[in-house]
Amino acid sequence: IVNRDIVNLTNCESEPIHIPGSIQPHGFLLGIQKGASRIEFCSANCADFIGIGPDKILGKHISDIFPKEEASHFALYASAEAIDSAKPFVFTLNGVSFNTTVHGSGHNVILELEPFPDGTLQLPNLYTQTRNFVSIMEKSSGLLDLCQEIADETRSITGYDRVMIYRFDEQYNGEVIAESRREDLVSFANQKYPHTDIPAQARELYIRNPLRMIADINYTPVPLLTIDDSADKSNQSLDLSLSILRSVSPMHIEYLKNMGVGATLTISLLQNQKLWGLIACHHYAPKILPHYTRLSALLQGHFLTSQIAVREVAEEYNISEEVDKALTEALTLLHETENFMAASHQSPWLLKLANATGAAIYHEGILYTNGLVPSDAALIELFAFLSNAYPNQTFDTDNLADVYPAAKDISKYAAGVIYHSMVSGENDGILWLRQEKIETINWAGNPDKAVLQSEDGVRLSPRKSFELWMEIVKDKSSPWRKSEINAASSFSYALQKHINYRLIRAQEDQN
Ligand code: BLA
Repeated sequence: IVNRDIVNLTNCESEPIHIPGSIQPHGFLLGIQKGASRIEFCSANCADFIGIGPDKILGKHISDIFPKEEASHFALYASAEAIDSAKPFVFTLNGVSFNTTVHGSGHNVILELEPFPDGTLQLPNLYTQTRNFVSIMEKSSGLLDLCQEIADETRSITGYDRVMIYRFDEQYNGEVIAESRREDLVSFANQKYPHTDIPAQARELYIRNPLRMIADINYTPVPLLTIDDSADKSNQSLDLSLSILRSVSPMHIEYLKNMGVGATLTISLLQNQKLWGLIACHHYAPKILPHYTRLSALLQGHFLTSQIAVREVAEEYNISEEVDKALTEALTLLHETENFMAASHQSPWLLKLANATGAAIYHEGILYTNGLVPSDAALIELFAFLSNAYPNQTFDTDNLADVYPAAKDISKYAAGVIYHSMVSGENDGILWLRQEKIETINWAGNPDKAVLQSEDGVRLSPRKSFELWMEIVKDKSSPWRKSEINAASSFSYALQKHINYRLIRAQEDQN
């Protein structure tokens, strides 16, 4: 029996965290060959729990080691075609009870046995929990409100010192959008963390396995042992993706040490098979959460997940209703007024249909403006640029300066634009503008220094400082919503039709 070293790594994304070859020491693990009930893998700490060492376990049949009833239980699991990983059982040996979770991994069935931290099995009151959630759901007005309630509830169920709801952006940077914490702790609320803090393969794993626990970040990993420790059968060949005892990446342990955390529990929040966020719990001392309390915490995650889309859609729906109303008003005015250009450009509905702060129409050399707009000269120049860059097209951005550097001088009025070209005169078009929205991002440490690099560029370790690092984002507007972009399209289309119609009439008059 050979112990293997813990994985040594030089790069975050390539660390194979699902096959660490070791577990955390608050329980022990057995890997049984599917169908044959021969024990192929065990963790080196078996004797600590059941007084029988690996040399007497590996290669044996479970009935050689465990009392008849337990052995037949295990055998049943080992032979099951589909293993229900959510169906644990309690197993008692020499008066000590173990919670046993079972799942399949390749050719093996993995049994993970954990003694109950307080000695006995305590089932949570799921009825009370569910009833609480229903009342939370009814009284919370928006998604953020709901997240706050879930953070409070999860902390009261689990007893962690800090519970955060952490939401990812498109780049997988994350922000703490709700927090429940012990009163004496400093708040992490609204802090942002770079995507490098949770590498891609870890996020992939957290989609498949929605809950993980680090019981004590100062633990010594317990190696997995195998019968036959050859190249194709090593302790690292056992895939621990779905395991609860899986030993955690040493990189991440270092990160948590740098943060001063003692134990964690993390629950994935998914939307459309993607990671939307996490419920991240910190404790400042070691903490083992028993299986059934973990399930309670997981239930809070499911509760929240079930509401994310509903709340997001509801918030979006309210906005799109207002946008629709404004579009209808703007179109009515367009249809009912002879001098539709003059009427449109002064109409408050023109702005409201896209929630714009300004708008401008350039038609046959005349500029019509509405709301907050830059100088006529700057606008005419912008129309010329856009009709050149996007002829017969539409274009929208929340960062005009990105494609048009001169926008930096007018970002007070035009940091974001929706543009539609019009086929009447040269450079004709319509524009909706949005003011700059200066945003302060409170990074927990400089994101550019999230990883300490060595001189030859190799990634060495996670950053040591989480000191607030403020980034000021300029020249950007709040992003345009789909409903706003669509309403602008509808209006532009109608306006173009009016212009065409007038042209045709003018030609008829001439003939
Ligand atoms: C994993 N990083 C994680 C996890 C979290 C974070 C939540 C999931 C594991 C867990 O349950 O703790 C990050 N934790 C945070 C953040 C907060 C928090 C942002 O509480 C904010 C409050 N990490 C780095 C660097 C590397 C790295 C530089 O910062 C690599 C060089 C690696 N993080 C890393 C790895 C994992 C991880 C490999 C996976 C750990 C595992 O599951 O084995």
